[in-house]
Amino acid sequence: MVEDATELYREYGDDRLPPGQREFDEFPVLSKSGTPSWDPESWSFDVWGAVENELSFSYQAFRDLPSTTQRQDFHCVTGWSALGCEFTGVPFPEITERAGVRSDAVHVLFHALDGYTTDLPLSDCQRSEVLFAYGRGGEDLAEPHGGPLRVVTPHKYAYKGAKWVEGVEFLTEPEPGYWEQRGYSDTANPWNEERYG
Ligand SMILES: Nc1nc2c(c(=O)[nH]1)N[C@H]1C(S)=C(S)[C@@H](COP(=O)(O)O)O[C@H]1N2
Ligand SMILES: [Mo]
Repeated sequence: MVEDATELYREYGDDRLPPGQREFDEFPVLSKSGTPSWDPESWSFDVWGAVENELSFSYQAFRDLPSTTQRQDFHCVTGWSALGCEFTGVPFPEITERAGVRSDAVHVLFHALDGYTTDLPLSDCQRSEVLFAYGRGGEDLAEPHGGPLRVVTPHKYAYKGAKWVEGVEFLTEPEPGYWEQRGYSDTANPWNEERYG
């Protein structure tokens, strides 16, 4: 079953397309550098920092976690939006439930295979539409789009969703990631046009 998460915009604004965005029919690839390689044998997804239980999942163990398929919109800060993308993956709260996030955890830093990082307040991550996605349109997520595993954040500009994610670090204070260090917004709400910090 495909859940519909495209109504999420109603929490933030009147229009599904955020201000200053253009709808694209195709789904472009946007990466700071190339597509990193990965090895299914040694790949792991790790959870550490301000948690009760540090976790490490093999590729298969991650694929065995409870998952969902959702239709979601995707908004790049450079002005394009891809509407109604169908992603399959593990909701963020599934991970925090298993890790037992400590009460002093306030932010989350996502780490990726290409050295990319991005930071969000924990409260912005604890919702069922924030997915660790391994599928799109019923197929394994293509590597240029972040396969084997990426984050999607339909309520934020898409730079908050790390492609090739390999770990999540729970922080007791904010730590700016790759684009946040380069002047982009910490909060990145598309309906408020929070593009720059
Ligand atoms: N690891 C990693 N994640 C990343 C990026 C990146 O360069 N590296 N680019 C971000 C930006 S700016 C956008 S718009 C989306 C693009 O995702 P796409 O290439 O699947 O369209 O990924 C985000 N996540
Ligand atoms: Mo972007």
